[in-house]
This record gives sequence, C-alpha cells and structure tokens, in this order.
Amino acid sequence: MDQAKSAKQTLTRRAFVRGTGLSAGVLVTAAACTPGTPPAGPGPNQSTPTGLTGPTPELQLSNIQGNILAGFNKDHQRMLFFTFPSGLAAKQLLSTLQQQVANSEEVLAFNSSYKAAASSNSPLPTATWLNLALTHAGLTALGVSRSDLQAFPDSFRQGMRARSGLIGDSGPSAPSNWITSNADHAVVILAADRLSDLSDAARTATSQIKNAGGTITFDQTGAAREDEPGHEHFGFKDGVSQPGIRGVTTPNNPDDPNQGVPGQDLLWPGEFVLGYPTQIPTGDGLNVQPGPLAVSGPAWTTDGSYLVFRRLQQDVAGFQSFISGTAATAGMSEDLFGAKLVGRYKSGCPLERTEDQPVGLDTQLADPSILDPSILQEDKINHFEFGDDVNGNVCPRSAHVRKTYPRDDQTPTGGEAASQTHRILRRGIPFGASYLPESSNALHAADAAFPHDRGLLFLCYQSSIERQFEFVQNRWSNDEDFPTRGSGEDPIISQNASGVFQIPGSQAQQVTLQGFVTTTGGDYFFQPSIEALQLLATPQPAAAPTQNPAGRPPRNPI
Ligand code: N7H
Repeated sequence: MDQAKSAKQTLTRRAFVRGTGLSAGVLVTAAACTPGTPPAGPGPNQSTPTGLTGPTPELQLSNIQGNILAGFNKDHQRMLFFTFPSGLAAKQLLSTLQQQVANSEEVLAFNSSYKAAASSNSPLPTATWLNLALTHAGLTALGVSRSDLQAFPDSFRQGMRARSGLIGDSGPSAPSNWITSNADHAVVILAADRLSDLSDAARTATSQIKNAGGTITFDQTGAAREDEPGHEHFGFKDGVSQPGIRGVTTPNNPDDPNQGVPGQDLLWPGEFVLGYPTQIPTGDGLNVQPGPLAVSGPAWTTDGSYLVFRRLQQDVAGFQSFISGTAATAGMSEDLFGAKLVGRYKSGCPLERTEDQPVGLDTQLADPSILDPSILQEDKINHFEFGDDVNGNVCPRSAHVRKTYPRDDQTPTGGEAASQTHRILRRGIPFGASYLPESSNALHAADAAFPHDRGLLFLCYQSSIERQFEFVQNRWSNDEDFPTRGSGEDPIISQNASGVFQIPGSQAQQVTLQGFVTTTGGDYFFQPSIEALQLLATPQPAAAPTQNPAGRPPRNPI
C-alpha cells in the first residue's frame, strides 16, 4: 500500500509525554486517494475475489484525538467526568485542557515504538495521554449556537439515559440505579504506563478543573488485571478483534490487499471519524470503493468521533457458578461451554477453525491453542469466518462475538457488506479488583461502597451512535430472533436476564440465561478534533465556530 513512514525520533508534543528511546515512526498515508498495491492473487478467506483494492484515504492524524484511531492501550486509565463553570470560565478551562490533548499521530507513533521495543527486549518507553470528550450539555455550556446544537443527531442530543428504553437498560440496569452523574458536561480520559504518572496527571487535571470553577461529578479508575493482563473479569482475552482502518492500518495479508492482519477487513475511516468516506456500499458490493462521506452535526465536527461510555458491572461469581452448574448438564467441559457463550475460548482462540489450523485439532474437544499456540498469533487469531457454520453447530449464532459482528453470515439485517457498517472501535478497560474465590474478602472489599464492584469500562468510537453502538446492542445483541427466529440473546451483554440461548450441534441445548452484566452508568459524548477544541475554547465569536476546521468541502449526508 502507498503508506509512508514518517520517522519521529522523539515525542516532543505535550508536557505529559515522557518517551524514552523512541525511534520508530508512525504509518501515515502519503497522498489522498492514491491507488493501492495490486493484489498478490487469490487466497483463502479473500473478501475481494476480483483482486480489487480501494484507494488509500489521507487522514489528518494530528487533528484527530489519539484514543480514537490509535487506542491508548495503557494499563492504567482514569476518567474524570465534570461540569464546566459558567460563562467565559468554561472556555478558559477548555483552553487549558485542550493544550494537553494527545493526537492520533503521536499515539500511533508511540504504540509502534512500544511494540518494536517489546519485540527486541529493549527498555519500554512510557507515556501519559489525555483526551477530552463533551456531552451535548457540555457544548451548550460552551456557548455553541442553537442551530449547531440542533444539528446533532438525536442519540447524542438525548444522551444514554434517555435512550435506555431503546438499548434495554431496565431493571437493575435502569438509569435510576446508575452511579454516574446525570449532568456531565465532559470527560477527561487519562492513560499512563505507570500508575504514579497517572496519579500525577489526574491530580493536575483535577486541580485545573476545580481551580477554573468546574466540578468533578464522577471519578472512575480503570486498570489492566495484574493477575491476567489483557483478560476481562470473566477471564476471556479482550481486545482481540478490531476493525482495520484504511489509511491507518498497514495492509498485511499477502493474499488480500483489503485486510490488515489476515481476517481483519480494512474499513473506510468515515465509520469512525467524521469527514471521511464511510463503508456504506456504493454498488461494487464489496465496499472496496469509498462510500459517502460521514457527516453528522455542524461542519466543525470533521475529524471528530462519537464516544459511547458504559460502566458495565460483572457478576463474576454468578457467571462462574452458572458455567459450572450448566456445563455438566449440557455435557460439556466448562471451558467449551464458556466458549459457546462467547464464541472464543478464554485464551482468545476462536471456536471456528482458523485458516491453516492443523486439521487434527477439534475445536469442540478443547481449546486447540493448547496444542498449537500459534493459533493465538495476530496473523491467525482473527482469520476465520462463520459462513461454513450456518446453523451454529460450532459457534452458536448468538455467541457474543457472532452477535456483535456476524462476519460473512447472511442475516436479516444484511450480508457481510451491510454488517461492516455496524462496527465499532472498542477501547475498554477493566475496573475493580479481580475476583479470587480462594482469597480473603479483603480483596473484594477494595471499594467499601461496592465490595463486589468490578467490570468493564466499555468505550467505543464510531461516526454514528444509532447505526453502530445502538444498532449492535439493540438490533443484534438484545434481539432473541437475530439472526434467526429463536436463536437467542447475547449471553454476555443482552439486558434481558431470563432470555434463552440456543446451542445447536451434537450436544444441542437450550439454556436459560441469567444476567451477569449490569449497566451502572454511562453516557454519549462527542470527541472533537484538536482544531475544533481550539475553536470551542475561543471566546469570540460568542456563538459556536461555524467553519469547517480542516477547510474541506461540504459533506454529503450519510
Ligand atoms: Fe464484547 N467478554 O468477555 O465476554 N467481547 N464484551 N462487547 N465485543 C468480545 O475480540 C465482553 C460489549 C463486542 O469482531 C470478546 O476482543 C464483556 C458491548 C464486539 O469478532 C470478549 C462485556 C459491546 C466484539 C468480550 C462486553 C460489545 C466483542 C472477544 C461486558 C457492544 C468483537 C475478544 C462486560 C455493544 C467481535 C475480542 C468481533 C468481543 C466480552 C461488552 C461488542 C471476550 C465481558 C457492550 C463488537
């Protein structure tokens, strides 16, 4: 692909950055819509049998906040929710904070340096990052004009609480039980490799907010699990499958120029960042050519993205006892039963066979990666489809990963091209201490107010909350008739605690589910570009900025 490496010896931007020994560069595109590399020829799992490859879009990486396209990917994170002071002080506070915001160019550069250092056993660089996102009420507090405020889509204008009926947050998950504030204006997302750096950054941001007259409404810490890094609290490896992004992800499948690592389809960046082409099919049926540009809200939303945050509490003891109680009845090992619910084993190994997996390995007997750990390598772990398993005999059609991304399945909401328009960039991190049944209660009582309070800080980015997060939650996960009548609800995130789940195959079962994930907070945010933050922080004109920061032509509506 026409991607050029721009070498960066040091990360100098922002006082927060403490890079050491950084030498590798960030991959950025060389030119707008340059033709891509010709295909190497047909291969397995190839999504473009004609060998077509799309043009490469040029992204304004230095104008796009870093967590969106790069992902902070840090072991220590903190989210400071706050309200602005009134009047001009709101803009002054935004001005102070926006100067510390890390962009996608520097976070991508850091991440590739970190990866290079890790693979060569060199000292690991460290960094501390800050990003900032605003609610609709926050934009109002910043004096954005009425017409611009009204231009935003309903989901963002209304916020997550008001949308609870649509996404199924009822019963214990109802907003009346949430512990997050119902009047946030903004959230500062902090991330660091070292806990001490995170604490310093949080102390600085907190005093900046308070000194300016703002109020911290909720302070949430997240951290990778020390006992099982990379795994969420139920024990499964998380962050395994992410969409590739044209112009950001390096094509790395010799058999398919439209994939990053094998199995990772490259999507148009407008799925995640406003102002760029979307994945919406244009007629080639393969989404290889750019779809219409992503437009949402006023022109200055270009290079911004919508952030969905959900504080999802996990009942680990309940989940484990459900698995051990039901697996035996279902005639399966606990490992296999858990994999049937999720679609992957705890190791991350998919239930479906991956390309080039040794023929003798039966995914129904046990986790095949025990015998062949190479299945867990990044060029294999996502190299599978569901199309050969139409009835879900191997991976149930309502398993969490199949519900939330049906890959090549034909479904009532469309085939693969349509499903690619409902993808999200997940940036979650666990919160709370690990559940360790054998340890004393002291560990579980780490938070006196919520002694069993652990779970996932679910964050995801998209260009349309309705078409992406809400669609996945409401139309796919919560619907027991998706993809086929009675196939069941998503056993992990469906909000109906007593739903059913079908396990077809030789050990066919219908399982009655219980609720193990409870929503305890959340909201919808808009994460503006760096330039838009600067414009929003500028006292004059008093009304909102109306120009398009990148100076690009007007967009077609999606
Ligand atoms: Fe899910 N889990 O531990 O079971 N998720 N998730 N998720 N999830 C995934 O690929 C989990 C949640 C998606 O491309 C894996 O990272 C838990 C919400 C999507 O193949 C595991 C919670 C939503 C994918 C989990 C939770 C999604 C995905 C497999 C809440 C959206 C990628 C590893 C506590 C509405 C699908 C991986 C693909 C994967 C778990 C929440 C969506 C293990 C515990 C709220 C799109």
